Amino acid sequence: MTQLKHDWTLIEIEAIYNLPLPELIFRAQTAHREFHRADEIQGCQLLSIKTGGCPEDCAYCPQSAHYKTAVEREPLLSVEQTLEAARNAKDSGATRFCMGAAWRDVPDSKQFDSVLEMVKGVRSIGLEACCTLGMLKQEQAEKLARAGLTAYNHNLDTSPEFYGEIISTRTYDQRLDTLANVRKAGITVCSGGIIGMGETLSDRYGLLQQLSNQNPHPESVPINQLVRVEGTPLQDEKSLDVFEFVRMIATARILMPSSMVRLSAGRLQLSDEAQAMCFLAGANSIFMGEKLLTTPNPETDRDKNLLDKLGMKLSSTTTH
Ligand code: SAM
Ligand code: DTB
Ligand code: SF4
Repeated sequence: MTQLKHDWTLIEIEAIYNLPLPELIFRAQTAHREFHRADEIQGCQLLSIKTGGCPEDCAYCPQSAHYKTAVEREPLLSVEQTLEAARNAKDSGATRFCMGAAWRDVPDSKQFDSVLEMVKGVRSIGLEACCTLGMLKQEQAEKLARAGLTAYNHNLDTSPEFYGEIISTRTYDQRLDTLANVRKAGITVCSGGIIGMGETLSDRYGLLQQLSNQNPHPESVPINQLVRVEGTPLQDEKSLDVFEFVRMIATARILMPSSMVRLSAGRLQLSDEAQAMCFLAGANSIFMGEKLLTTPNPETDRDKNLLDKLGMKLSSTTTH
């Protein structure tokens, strides 16, 4: 049994990322098969429960109030609206439901009480429940844990060095503090990042090092390809070569073999062949449904057809 390792160096990560592709995929597959089924993908469904008008200035984000994008602001959805979406997600084969709010941090108000009700409701439908609500204090994390929250998503996004080019309104250390609060409350950690934002290869190794040197590793690692949204500072960023995405996923899989590695934003830009290569590289989850939070995503029929062609299937069991 492979020992999980929490002291990966940048040199080791660089060496893995740059392996000849067949070797990289072989190592990723070997790591994957020790901990996961090779023919199953977890389907997750996202829902934006509070949209737009966010005070943070994340340069990639269509929901930041700092940029003029086509996203229309919407207040917090009702518990019933949210649970209806969760039931539909379950019917289409998802086993995890992720609720996202464009908040800088979680408000201590009736709104938070509604979120706690949403979490309870999603769990009682029989789905894993994940929230991504911005920065989180310890007592809020504990309330979410008591409501039954499975996972909290808070991405490190990029390396500590490049982070300041992307976000100025909160620090890398604040992100790490939120993750520590989540961990301490006994909620599983979902944390990953985005590539294609103009970062260097070293920044990608730096992100992977930050994630893989946490102990325990984040149970869930979303790897996003930048969705270039008009009106954001990154709208004209150049497109990412698909092999870069594949290498990032494979390296994450090798560094954190027991974690779920999620092929997250950016699938609409990928061909079927490219997505298949991401699965070979060890991605074992996708977001389903025609919308991520605010941007489009492949339709469920297309995804089901792709999995059929590959002889793969959506997993039907929840792990938490
Ligand atoms: N406001 C909360 C926060 O930032 O933690 C939660 C929602 S936020 C939209 C969740 C994550 O979505 C971000 O951390 C970022 O990694 C990802 N994301 C946002 N916009 C994106 C884009 N245009 N392309 C790829 N990923 C994106
Ligand atoms: C993550 O890493 N990716 C998801 C989820 N966690 C919350 C969000 C992607 C958002 C893409 C841009 C949008 O649709 O607004
Ligand atoms: Fe706000 Fe989250 Fe978007 Fe940053 S990523 S602007 S915190 S919604």
